[in-house]
Amino acid sequence: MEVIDLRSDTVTKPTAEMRKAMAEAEVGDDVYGEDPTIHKLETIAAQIIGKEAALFVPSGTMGNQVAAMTHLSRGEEVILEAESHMFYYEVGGLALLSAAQTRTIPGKKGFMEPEAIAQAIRGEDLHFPRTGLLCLENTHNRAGGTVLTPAQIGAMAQIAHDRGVPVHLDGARIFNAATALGIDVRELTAPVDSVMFCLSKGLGAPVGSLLAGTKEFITKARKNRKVLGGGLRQAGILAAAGIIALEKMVDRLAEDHYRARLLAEDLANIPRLMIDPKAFPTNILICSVAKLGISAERFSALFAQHGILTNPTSPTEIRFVTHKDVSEAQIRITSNVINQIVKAVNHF
Ligand code: TLP
Repeated sequence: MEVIDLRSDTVTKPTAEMRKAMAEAEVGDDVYGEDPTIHKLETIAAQIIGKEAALFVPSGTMGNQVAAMTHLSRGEEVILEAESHMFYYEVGGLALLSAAQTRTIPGKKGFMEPEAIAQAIRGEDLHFPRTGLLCLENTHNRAGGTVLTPAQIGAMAQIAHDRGVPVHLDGARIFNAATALGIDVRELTAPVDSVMFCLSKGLGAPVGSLLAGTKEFITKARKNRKVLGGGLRQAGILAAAGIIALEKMVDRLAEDHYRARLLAEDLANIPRLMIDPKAFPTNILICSVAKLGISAERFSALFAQHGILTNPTSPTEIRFVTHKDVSEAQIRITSNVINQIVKAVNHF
């Protein structure tokens, strides 16, 4: 059976060009700083993202957690959007690894009102933890791949910076945001102190993310990566694919957005499914099945039987993620199958 995997863009497989580059990569021991391909990736990445230096990390989660460890001292408070990946999906890492307390602010499509951020930042009272970090997310995963503009990021960062609080950006899909806005990614990263972005999502590399910031920040982060067991040896094999991801795969992200839009429009035409195609500017869709009378989990299990894989994100919502390994024809198959299943559900 043909499988159409819309669970995540993390499922993308490396291209033939990536596999060839991996096989031929020059390597060395990166803990000794001797892997030339890692050096090349980190140099290119820093330049593209507009920061002084970058550090290769095995995963986005490690990149975010290393960033937090590097910015924070024990017992400080971190301000995050209430549905952010760092708060929701990183296994309590902020508490476990940084001994940090989290303070969440509900956002709209990932945007937190600057006034709410200002109120959440703590003053010098004896009883208060010091606010040590503000975290932003762009695109915002749980909001459905929504995009923060440079003005929005600038406004949030400004409030924090005015009060001496550094800002980290979880930019796992930052190139999707830049593509949707039609701007240079550096406009989105300029207002923040550190940024993490992933090579192994829409960009198709098999493994890896980068954490970028000042040289001084990255030197400290390198040590924190080592604490977590993230000091890698002949990692140039992975970096070789990452270089291709950055140089060749960014420009095609617009195709994923286009296909997401097609799917959203098809789903919007299916009775009792609820989705507003205009609400999802990138490659992630959230569709409500609240009116179907069955749970998101049960509904998605019905089309999984036809090889269409998705992730429910709440009892009434299903997430669809488009990526380079899902064709336009497969998008049409998906909406046809779902249409048939909705009709069948109506007869239950
Ligand atoms: N997100 C994954 C799951 O963990 C939910 C997905 O399938 O979307 N930041 C953001 C905004 C992310 O969406 C993810 C991955 C990460 C960080 C973590 O990256 P990895 O999976 O490389 O640790």
